[in-house]
Amino acid sequence: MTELDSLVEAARSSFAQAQTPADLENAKALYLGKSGRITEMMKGMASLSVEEKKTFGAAVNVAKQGIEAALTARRQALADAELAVQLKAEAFDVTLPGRPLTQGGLHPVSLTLERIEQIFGSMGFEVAQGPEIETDWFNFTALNTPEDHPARSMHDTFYVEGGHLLRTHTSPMQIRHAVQHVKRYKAQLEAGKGMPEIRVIAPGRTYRVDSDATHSPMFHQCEGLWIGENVSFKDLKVVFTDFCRTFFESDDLVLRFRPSFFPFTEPSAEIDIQFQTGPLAGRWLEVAGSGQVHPNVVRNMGLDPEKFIGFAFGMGPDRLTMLRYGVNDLRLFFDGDVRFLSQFQ
Ligand code: 2NL
Repeated sequence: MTELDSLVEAARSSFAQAQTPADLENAKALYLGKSGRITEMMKGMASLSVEEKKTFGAAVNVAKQGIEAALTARRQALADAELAVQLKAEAFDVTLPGRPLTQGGLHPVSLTLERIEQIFGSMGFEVAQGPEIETDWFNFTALNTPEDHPARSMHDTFYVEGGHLLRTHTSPMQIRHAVQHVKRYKAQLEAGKGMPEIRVIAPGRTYRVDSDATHSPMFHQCEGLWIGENVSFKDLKVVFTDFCRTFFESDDLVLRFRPSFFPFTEPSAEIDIQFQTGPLAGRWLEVAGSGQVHPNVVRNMGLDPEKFIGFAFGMGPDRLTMLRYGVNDLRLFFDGDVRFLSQFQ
């Protein structure tokens, strides 16, 4: 065996001993590195004759190729071994049964809002949606609420930067809708030809500084507005009775309008309902506030209160949901507990 053959043999056996890629690269340096054995041999050839260079150079090259081949083979073997270990560690049982997909669904209050929109939609009401951050004008002033009204205090209302506030009811959206409607029919109104009636509901989130078993700082409201030249309290009674009977699926449900007060309506009435059958039968339950839109509010919509008359109501979809399903704590709706929520699917 020549000196070169034994060098190749030594390299092969030291590569074989390397158990990690780092070990292997260290072993490689001894033979092929800057001051490795092969490199040193090549440097030493400078002193040889041309003939000797030819034969010795060729032999060194063969040895070098042999070492490189051994290195490549060992590199591949180590990589294969590493991959095999990884595959074994990450192995999983493809025969295990799959995890079932759980079925999601709408929140009970969303179901109520959809129901309300569907019922009023069938009676010719549009659905208006808009900002939850409102101006003082749309939330209070336009609705005839006096400057010193307690609802305007920091104690009752969440104020945000820039003098804006989180709307305390969805009426501001109805003012916005009415103003748009009046603008749209401006030319027609000025020509004395009137306008189509305003019939709209405004469902959505509202906010007040209040928190206990029956009050949440965020709650839902749905207001309704109906303005025309010949609308009366009778129309409101018919529409609201029809709504309640459809919503609660109870044809013999009775309504009671009880005198009340709101700054934005005059006269005003609280609406109570009474079931004739079922677990709530016989009790009067308050479900909404209502009234004839105050002349100042009609004027703020851009209409002449001598010519246009309107009715409005406001109800709480959270409370309607509690009544419909027999839920006794409002906070259950906002805790996000799937064990509770999945019961409404
Ligand atoms: C309640 C009371 C009510 C209104 C809301 C209203 C809206 C406009 C003009 C006049 Cl744009 N009124 N909304 C009227 C009376 C009562 O809600 O207790 N809601 C839960």
